[in-house]
Order: sequence, then structure tokens, then C-alpha cells
Amino acid sequence: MSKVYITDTILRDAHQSLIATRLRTEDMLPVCPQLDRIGFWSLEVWGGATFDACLRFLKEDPWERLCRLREALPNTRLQMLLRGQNLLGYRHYPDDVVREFVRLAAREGIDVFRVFDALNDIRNLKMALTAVKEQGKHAQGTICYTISPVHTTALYVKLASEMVDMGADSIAIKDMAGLLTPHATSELVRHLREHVDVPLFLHSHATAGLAEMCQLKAIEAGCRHIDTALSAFAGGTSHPPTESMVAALRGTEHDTGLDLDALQEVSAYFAQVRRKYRQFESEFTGVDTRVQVNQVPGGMMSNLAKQLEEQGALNRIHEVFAEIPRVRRDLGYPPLVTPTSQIVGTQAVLNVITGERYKTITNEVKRYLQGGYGQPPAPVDAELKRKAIGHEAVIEARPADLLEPELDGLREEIGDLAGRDTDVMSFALFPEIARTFLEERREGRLNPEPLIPPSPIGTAPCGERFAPTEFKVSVHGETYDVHITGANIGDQRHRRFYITLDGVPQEIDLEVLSGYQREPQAGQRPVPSKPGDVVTTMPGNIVDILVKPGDQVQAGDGVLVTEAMKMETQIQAPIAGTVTRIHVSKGERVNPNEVLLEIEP
Ligand code: PYR
Repeated sequence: MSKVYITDTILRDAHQSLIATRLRTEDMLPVCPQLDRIGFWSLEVWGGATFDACLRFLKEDPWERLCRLREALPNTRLQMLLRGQNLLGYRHYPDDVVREFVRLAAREGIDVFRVFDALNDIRNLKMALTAVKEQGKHAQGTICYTISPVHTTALYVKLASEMVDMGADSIAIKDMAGLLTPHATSELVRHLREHVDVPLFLHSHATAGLAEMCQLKAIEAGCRHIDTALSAFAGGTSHPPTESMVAALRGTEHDTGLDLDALQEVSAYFAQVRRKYRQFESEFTGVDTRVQVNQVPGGMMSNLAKQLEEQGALNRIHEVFAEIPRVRRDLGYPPLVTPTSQIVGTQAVLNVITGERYKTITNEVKRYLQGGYGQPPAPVDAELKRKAIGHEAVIEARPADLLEPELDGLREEIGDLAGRDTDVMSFALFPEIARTFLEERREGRLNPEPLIPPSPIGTAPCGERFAPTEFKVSVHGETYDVHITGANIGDQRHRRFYITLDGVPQEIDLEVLSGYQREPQAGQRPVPSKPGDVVTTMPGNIVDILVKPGDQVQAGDGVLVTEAMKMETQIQAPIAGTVTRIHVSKGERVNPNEVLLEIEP
């Protein structure tokens, strides 16, 4: 017998891939006793984007989630996805933060740490893998699978061998976009088995409709561990259905031994639960074979659609799909996975909507070109590099070697607001979001974004009346299907509406200007009219203001930093002169076609 073992992703990657990471702990806990009896090799329950989503949207303490899952699943290994030196964020953290994070995650219940680096730069895995071993937990090294002229089977074998030398207890093949084909899987698994002597795990998203075939081929080639998702949250940008793989292997030498009836019962529970989250369903999460051509992973497609829609440029999405492989080539073929998927995707959007490639270059692309994320897999485009960072020296060292320890300073900075060591860690990972979370928690006003009740319109109990929530809206000759899926009345003046626009989830923030007693306000920002008016190309938030009134600037000097879709862009002075007026403050929302700052020649 060569039994196959299942890691089910229902509590992490499956909902991250299908409903924007919104599954709440309250919907996980009731079914945990049944999940715990199934006999999975592990359950992936934590990490990836769940930490950010808990703090940002669900207003849950991610550490408390882990602790409660640990209690509810005493007999099952709990697994997490860790982005190497990026932990669960989008930048490199210093080693003291990485080590402490792993210690806390192990203490709170994680048994298996799957550790990856978006560039497959194994220097970025070393600290995390070492820290996992220090805690006596299972350290899984990860190959991010992609296709390019430099990504060969030999390279993957070399990476895997180096990870094993670093102490990895197993190796995962992470096919985040669903690029593997059955033949390529066979070959890769066969070579890895020949050269590395630890268990192999296959994690392949079903985006291209090939993942079940790849899993079967992997199993035939000697892989004994596959990632699946209970069928209620399977398929498309998620994973192959657990029940289908269990059925496919039943009665063979690879029988998983799992009880199909029990699996189906748990899956039925999740099918009901999924209805509650329908506002987060997206038309971009089904099977999409385009990924085999453009390599854009499913999760990234919906992000791109959102970015473009904010620009009123959704009709240009195909130009962006074509631009992504070009940006990826310019950047030396990084695999597209957090954070490189956001880095490449946002730059491709900018290249399309500004009408000129690299007219605006995000800070993350600059940092990437400076070596701030590690070594790109292949040489980057020399002209782009010159344009983005001039003759600045490129970091050759492991990026985190240049980072000073942060933890003591952060502990002091957050002070009493952190009730426990895990709060300090949340603050270390996401300073702004965690601070807001901790303040709201202290003030007893943690409000998760609302879910609309599942009852369809018109079936409300007698006497209740609902305002209409579905519309066709025509603007400038374009017609859109708008569905209001939820609302959050923050205070009298600020309201947030959750809608879908042609099926894509969106948020709208409204400030009520009439019928409301307003504080006296500064005037609205002016419309640009002169060469020294500084504007943004993308809607976003002000992260930093680099100048003050009276400062002298040269054309090209950075004056503001904005953030859109988690990527920062430095806005430069269009002319040389004196900064005369600043119309923004940190944290404010800004849009194109308004003056953020004025420079007089
Ligand atoms: C994450 O980093 O969140 C992935 O799922 C790859």
C-alpha cells in the first residue's frame, strides 16, 4: 500500500481563493468536531491572507482564531502558510520579528509551517525554517512553481535540495496559478523523488481545470501528500475537491482511508455556510484556462478587475493581461504569488492606464529592482532598472541582513494598547490596521463588515419592508448591474456600502453633505490647471507627505507617497520650484483629477 494523505484547505486557502478570505471563525467552530474525526494528515487553517483579513475586515483577533481552532481540533495537525521573511505581510521583516512570530504561532497551535518565498530566493526562507526547527515543529520548504526560460526542473531540484539541507522536513510544490500540466507534474515529482529524501506535498490550484489530473500523475510518480478542499469550497481558483480525490483513490493502493460519507456531511455544512458569503463571490473564480497563457492567478484577476474598475477602465483588462507577462519578463520572471503578484499586477495596470510603460513606477518595483525582495530569478531589464533606480547600488545581501531589530521599539511604541505578546506581533506585521483594531477593541466597538442576510428580496417576514437593492445604472451611455450587498453606517456622516458592480465586489464610501450639520470644512481640492499641480494617476490613500510648504524641490523629487491595492507609489514633483500649498493629510483618500499639492516655479 502507498497510502495518500490529505491536507484539506477549507479553513484557509479555499475561502481565500473563492470568497476573498472572509470565512469567519464562528462558521468554522461548529463543524470542527466532525473535521477533527476525519483523519486528515493536516488541516490548513491559518496564515496567507487570513491574518490581514481578520484584522482588516472581520475584526477578529487572528491569534484568538488560532487558539480556538487548536482547542476545537485537538487530534489534527494544524498547518499554516508563511511567506518566508515577509511573514504574513508584504515586506521583509527583521529576523527578531520572524523568530518571535514563529515562536508565538507554534505556542498557539501551529504544527506544520509551509514556508515560501515569492522569488524562490532560499536566503529568505532560512530564518523562518530555522525558527520552526527551534520550536520543534514541522518545517516544510516550498517551491513556487512557475514557467519561464529560467525555471527548469533542474532548478526546482536544486532549490528543494538546498531547503532540505537547511532542515526542511518536507517539500511542497506550490502551483498557485494552476500552471502545472499532468506531464510536467510527473516529471517534476519523479526528479524531486530521485534527489530529495523527504516527503513531497502537491498544492495545485484548479484554475486551469488540470489539478486533479496533476494530482493523479503526482501520486503515480510517488507523491504521497495532496492538498484538496471539501467540495463546497473546491474547484476553479481553489483546489480539487477532497471527496472526488478520495473517491478516485478508493480501493486502489493509494486509498486515503477517509470516510466519504463523513466528508460529504461536513461539506454539506460548508455549502450552507457559503451562501452567507455570497456578496464575496466573484465571476473570476471559476475555471479559467487563460492562466495557461497569461499566468495571471485567479486571485489576481479579481484584484485587477477591481483596480481597473476604480479607473473606469475595466474595458482595458485584456491589455493588462497582455502587459503582465511583459512586466514579469522585465522583472526577471518572478513567480506570481504574494507579494510579486501585486507588484507586477499594479505596475501592469499603471503601464496601461497612463498610456506609457513605466511612466509611473511603484515604490515596490523600485525596491524590487534594488534587490529589496531578494534575487530575481533572471536578469532584469537594464533600461527599466536605470529608469527606476538610476545608478543606485543593488543589494546583494539577503535583504533582512540590512534590517535592524524592531520588536523592542514596537513593544514600546504600542504600549498599553497591546494586552498580550500576540498583540505586539499583530502591530509588528500591520502597524496601522492593528493599531485601529486594538483601539476599537479597547473601546468595545469592533464591528465586522456586515453580511447581508440570505433571505432573497421579497421573502421578508410579513410587515417588514426592504428598500430595493438591485439596479441597472446607466452612466455616460454605459450600463452596469449594481447590487447593494451590505452597508455600514459608521457615523451619521460617513457610510460605507458594499456592492457588486457587474458581479465584482466593490466598496463605496459616502460622506453625507446635505441634511447633515457639518463641521466647517476646508474647501474641496482644486482641479489641476498649472504645470506645478501635483496629481495622482490612481485613486488611493496618502501614506506619506515628503515635503512642507516653503520647501524647494527639483523636478523628479519625491513629494508624496500614495497607496493603492497595498502597493505604494511615490509621486514626484512635475517641475522645479517651491512647495506653496498642500491639500492632503496622511491617511486621506485621493483621486485623479484633483490637486494634491502645488509647486510654484
Ligand atoms: C498567500 O500568500 O496568501 C498565498 O495564498 C500564496
